[in-house]
Amino acid sequence: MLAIWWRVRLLTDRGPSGDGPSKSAPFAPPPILPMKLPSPFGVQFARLAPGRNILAAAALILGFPAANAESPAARETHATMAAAANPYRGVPYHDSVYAGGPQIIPGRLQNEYYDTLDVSDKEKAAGAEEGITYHDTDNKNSGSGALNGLGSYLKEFRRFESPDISYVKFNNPGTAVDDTAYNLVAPEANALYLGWIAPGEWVRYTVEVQADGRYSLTTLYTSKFGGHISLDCDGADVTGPIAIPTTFNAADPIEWRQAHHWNKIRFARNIALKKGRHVLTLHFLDQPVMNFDYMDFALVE
Ligand SMILES: [Ca+2]
Ligand SMILES: [Ca+2]
Repeated sequence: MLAIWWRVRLLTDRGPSGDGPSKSAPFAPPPILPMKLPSPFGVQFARLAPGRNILAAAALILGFPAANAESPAARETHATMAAAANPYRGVPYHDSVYAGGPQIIPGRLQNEYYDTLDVSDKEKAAGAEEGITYHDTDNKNSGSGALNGLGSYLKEFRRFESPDISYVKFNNPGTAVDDTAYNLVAPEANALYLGWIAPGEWVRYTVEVQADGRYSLTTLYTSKFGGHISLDCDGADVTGPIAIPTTFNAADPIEWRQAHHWNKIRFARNIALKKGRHVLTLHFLDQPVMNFDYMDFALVE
């Protein structure tokens, strides 16, 4: 976009008391381009005084980059303005048992404590948080209140919200679930976890990073097919795709239990984070049937 400020003056040698139109200063308000200017561009004076007349003209032309060609700094400014106009409304998860607050880095981020909105259960069940604190593909919790039934904090944890939650089951009557020889690393009994992952889903966590630095990331998880996750911090990717090794084991005769072979890995890539409060978004990129119990962030440099 272009902006032009212009001014034309007619000067005479007859002094300020001259009787012509001199000293008048036809002045145009700043036109903003794109617009049509008359061509040739002219200014008319009436009642010119006899004698020498001097026409003086000046124009100031300023160019601004078009919106689709803005600089990275301008983009950042506009993103900040957009964020200010539509601020993140998620808050750290909290309930009558768990006091909440931002999850602390360095430390253990519990995957089931993704952010929430302070709205009613009815609004949560209607998907009020969808697209804000999470993206889930089916608007129902397949674990809490469903597969896990009702009747306890563990069974009903966040049952009105769509990201799917379950807990580690030891000594399950009939068929072992999470305490089998197929585990590579033993989970903790009754640990809540985020599961039933589908590609494209994501969850958000408000975190408090206590120091600038690079952090290692270690997770306790299961993954039937392998796949990739990534993390962004305040909307900027900080990891790229991270490969999740599969925990599939053909020796397990029970198909559904392929989602219950626990493993713990530390990813090779460390993550640069700045001190302060941030919103991390955990993206599940390409494969279903993953469960995540927690993610440990440790300062390494
Ligand atoms: Ca779901
Ligand atoms: Ca957990």
